[in-house]
Amino acid sequence: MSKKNQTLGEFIIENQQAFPYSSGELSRLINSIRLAAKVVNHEVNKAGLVDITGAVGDTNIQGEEQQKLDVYANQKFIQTLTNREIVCGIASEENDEYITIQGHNKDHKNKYVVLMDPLDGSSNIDVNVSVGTIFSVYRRVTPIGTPVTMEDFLQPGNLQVAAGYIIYGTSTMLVYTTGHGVNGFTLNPAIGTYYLSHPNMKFSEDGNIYSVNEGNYAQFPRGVKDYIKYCQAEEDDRPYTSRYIGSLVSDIHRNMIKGGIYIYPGSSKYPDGKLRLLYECNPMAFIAEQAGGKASNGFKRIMDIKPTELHERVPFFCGSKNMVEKAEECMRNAKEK
Ligand code: P6P
Repeated sequence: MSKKNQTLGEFIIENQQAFPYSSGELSRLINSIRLAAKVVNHEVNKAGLVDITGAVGDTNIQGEEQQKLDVYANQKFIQTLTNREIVCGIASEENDEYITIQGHNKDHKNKYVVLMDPLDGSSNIDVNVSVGTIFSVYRRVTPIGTPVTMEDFLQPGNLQVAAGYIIYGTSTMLVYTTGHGVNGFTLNPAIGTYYLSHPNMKFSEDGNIYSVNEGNYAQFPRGVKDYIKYCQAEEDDRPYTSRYIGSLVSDIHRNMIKGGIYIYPGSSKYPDGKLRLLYECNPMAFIAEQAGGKASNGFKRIMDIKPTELHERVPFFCGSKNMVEKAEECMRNAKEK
């Protein structure tokens, strides 16, 4: 039972029994993410003051210029997870290949893998718009004691044991699930403690916010165009409100609190959509479903997709259940025409 204003540490201890197979590693994993998030938050909050917002000049596997904060956040999460003897491997949007972690005794005895986008939406940093960290956790599927392999990372989202995000916004929040609902913790930066501020977060079944980059409208599939026109129609319950920040974590966080749908469909620039299945769509889908929402690629449940590549992209429809189902209906009807 969650009590408002409980600290994250108290919450984890109180809910430890929820992970019968974990001898505390999963709790320690969440704790290490909590610590890394505090360190990254400190840098994000002063990004405008120091010269770490400029692009490093390198580009990551997505061909996107790496902002210095991207690199910093990536290093902090990797370092924190590595030092705590919890994970046997890490995959990151910022790294072309996954990272093998042998453990202090070099015996590959750790049983979890983490996939993450260490600083999603980083192109918003120098315009002072909220950004976020997204993470996804699995048990390894290859034998403990052997080096982690790609098979451990290419698991369908329905096998996640935990997922969450940190939003570095007007306040810093850690929102996560371990399959027992979604809880949001707000950081009190004065004392560095997270407090349970949003217990048992839920997506309302209906909503009236749609979030999509309408600048790409001409490139959208017919079904997405039809759904956008549905949202804009002059009816009793519409038009809906269009809200799009260009930061996945911020758009989904708002829509979870207020009700809404986020869509990043395929387009001529991104035929399979822009968002990555493993460390953006799957964790956000786990959160959405645990909050009573839905997440699909327009036709199929996101968490049932069998991944084939570490950085593969998928079209993404995520949010209030009835809104996602209406968008899926538009996609099906358009396909049948
Ligand atoms: P566009 C940020 O780069 C991101 O991955 C998501 O956070 C965001 O929702 C989306 O891309 C924005 O993409 O093409 O609309 O600028």
